[in-house]
Amino acid sequence: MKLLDHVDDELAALARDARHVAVLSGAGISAESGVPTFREVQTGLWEQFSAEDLATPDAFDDDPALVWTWYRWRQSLVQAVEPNPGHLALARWQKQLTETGGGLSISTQNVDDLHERAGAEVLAHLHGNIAAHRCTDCGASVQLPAPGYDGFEAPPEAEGPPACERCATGLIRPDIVWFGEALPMDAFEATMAAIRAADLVVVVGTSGIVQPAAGLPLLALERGTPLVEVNPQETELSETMDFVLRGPSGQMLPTLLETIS
Ligand code: BJW
Repeated sequence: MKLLDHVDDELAALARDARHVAVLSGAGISAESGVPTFREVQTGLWEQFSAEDLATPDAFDDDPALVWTWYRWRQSLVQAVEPNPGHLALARWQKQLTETGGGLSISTQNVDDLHERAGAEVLAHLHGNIAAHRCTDCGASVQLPAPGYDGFEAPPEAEGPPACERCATGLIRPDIVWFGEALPMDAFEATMAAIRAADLVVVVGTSGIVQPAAGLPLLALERGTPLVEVNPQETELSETMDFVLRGPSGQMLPTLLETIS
């Protein structure tokens, strides 16, 4: 593993020569937009809860209003922020490769839409989409008006999720993947195919703790495809990487793009 604090000639050459790039992103890529990462201590009213304890079916069963309000607050936060230079650099790289007959796929564990708002096409949202909703019982998709953003330190008062108007027995929940739930098979399979077809795999802003997403980069090892990590901290995946760019993606990804454009 080559640990770097800047893009060196070897990494620049690797990125320049790559025609098919698979990017796997996690919460860290949205951190510089102002979306807290999953394993950071929460702020404001949510300080007393850990994100990991709220993102479970049991938490929703036990206290639907608490979990529902947390997600509506996070949804409003995501809507209020903008893509950062890391998202924009990936969108630019994707455009450049597509225009020259190659491609760059983005598979994200994030439930936000900041890659899309930066102009990128996303192959897979492995953990769903915070703006989509469905019934806990009948599974019907439900469109809801976006919540208003009430300020980072002042999430709205806890209020319960609406009942499903179709089956009248279920509650409406965010269409995301909680612990113990299966990932969408199409998204997972599309990501596996993209990694197997790639000549470079870039892993950005994930701690590499949550399975099965954290195992995906290991598919690159089957074919000896180079792996690059972009993260300011060491992660569970760092040792597996060929290159580690140790720094924030909002700085490292634009620099990488500049060196290859
Ligand atoms: C920056 C930065 C900057 C900061 N620039 N970087 C072994 C095998 C399979 C499963 C398991 C297993 N062991 C345990 C499990 C179960 C479990 C699991 O993995 N638990 C772990 C805690 C151990 N997995 C599951 O339950 C999964 N389902 C499953 O396995 O189903 C089996 C099944 C099959 C068939 C039928 C039924 C069941 C589901 C996992 C779902 C995860 N869901 C969440 C919530 C989504 C909705 C929401 O957002 O609320 O997804 S949890 C949370 O973690 C969220 C994230 O997407 C996910 C990953 O987090 P991520 O992105 O890595 O964020 P962080 O915060 O951990 O890290 C941020 C990183 O950014 C850090 O490294 C920073 O340094 C870095 N950073 N600033 C770049 N500027």
